[in-house]
Amino acid sequence: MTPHRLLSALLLVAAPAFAADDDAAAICTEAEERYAEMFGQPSSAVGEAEVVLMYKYNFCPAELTVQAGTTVRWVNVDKRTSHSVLLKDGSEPESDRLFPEEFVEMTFLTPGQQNYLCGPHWETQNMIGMITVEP
Ligand SMILES: [Cu+2]
Repeated sequence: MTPHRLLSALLLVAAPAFAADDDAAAICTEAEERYAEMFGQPSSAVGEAEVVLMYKYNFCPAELTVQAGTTVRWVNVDKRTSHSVLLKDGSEPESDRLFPEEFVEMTFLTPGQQNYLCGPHWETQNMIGMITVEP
């Protein structure tokens, strides 16, 4: 097992436990409130994409299941911190650093699991997420 593969395996194990954490749930509730303040509507009102919020070193939700062909929009609702989105399979280049109120979108065509991370914070803050694409 190469070091990179080992790291991937470790992240796969860590992600579900982190998502179930009560702190993460509280952070995600706050993130949604931030979104509503910023954009004047709930994130669920976005019809053309599934929204993942980036807040306090968490992706909200950390795990998301979508149908193939779905566009996912990552929105930074932090106050000062910038984040990025990097798919671990390398099929897309890392996004630009997203500053508060900025977003990036990616469309998922291929069924399977896509682990991703925030370039600046995955290692120190465990800022990682997963998209499951269903056929
Ligand atoms: Cu980050």
